[in-house]
Amino acid sequence: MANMQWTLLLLIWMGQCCVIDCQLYEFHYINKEKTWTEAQQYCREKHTDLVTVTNMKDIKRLINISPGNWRGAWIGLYGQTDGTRKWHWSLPGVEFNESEKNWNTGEPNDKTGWQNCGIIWKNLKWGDLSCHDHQYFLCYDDKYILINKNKTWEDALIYCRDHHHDLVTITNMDQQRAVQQEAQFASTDYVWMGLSYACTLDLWFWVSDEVVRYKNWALDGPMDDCDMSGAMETKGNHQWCKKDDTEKFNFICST
Ligand SMILES: *[C@@H]1O[C@H](CO)[C@@H](O)[C@H](O)[C@H]1NC(C)=O
Ligand SMILES: *[C@@H]1O[C@H](CO)[C@@H](O)[C@H](O)[C@H]1NC(C)=O
Ligand SMILES: [Ca+2]
Repeated sequence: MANMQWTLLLLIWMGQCCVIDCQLYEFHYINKEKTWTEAQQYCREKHTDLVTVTNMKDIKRLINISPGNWRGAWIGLYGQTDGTRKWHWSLPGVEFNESEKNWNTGEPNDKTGWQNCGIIWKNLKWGDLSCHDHQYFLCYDDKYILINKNKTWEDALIYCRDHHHDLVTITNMDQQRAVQQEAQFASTDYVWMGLSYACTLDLWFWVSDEVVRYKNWALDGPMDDCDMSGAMETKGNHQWCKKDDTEKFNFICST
């Protein structure tokens, strides 16, 4: 039992909450004691990465279903101390956002010398610890996958439905961010999303039937036109653009 790994799939309670929130990530609470770097390596091998904790809602849920032996766990937060201290997320391409920080009272404090690695405590607040400490840790699995093939919008939709789940739907900023993570590795300037325009109804819709509530359109796009679908920029601000759906781009499937 000592080495047993408690794998907590958030999907367990999928039936209890709305699909929008649930499909974002799968968390895994790993109760093996590792240094921060070892934990990062483990997560990257077996999952996607150490968790990025910008979504406290998800973490609160994790704690609600934890087996009771929950304690502090490494998250993907690390500091660099050449000159001034600056915090980063382990996941490449995710900027640390100062307005989302969630330090415990008095942290970060470098209490025992340099404390350059981030932990999340039972109260859901962050602390800094020496990266050489051995702690449990939190990994997560991505729910989105970039397909490096150039396809028209419709062929992309068919591909996703055949091989995965669907062309991706984005209904909030956290999902937008997670999809950006994938989009940046595309070989085309845009990636198709599951967003399309119903000409006769003059309506943009997600192929998953979600309502287009959260929006991230580029400002100077073309007028709505028949045969248009929605694509995300793979560089810059990752805004959404209206594209002729016969154009061929990489695309992102939900899994
Ligand atoms: C930082 O987070 C705040 C609050 O969630 C958000 O409004 C803002 O756009 C974020 N900034 C960046 C650069 O992502
Ligand atoms: C897809 O298109 C891009 C841009 O035109 C090109 O660089 C890339 O090699 C193409 N990928 C494939 C798999 O054909
Ligand atoms: Ca500390």
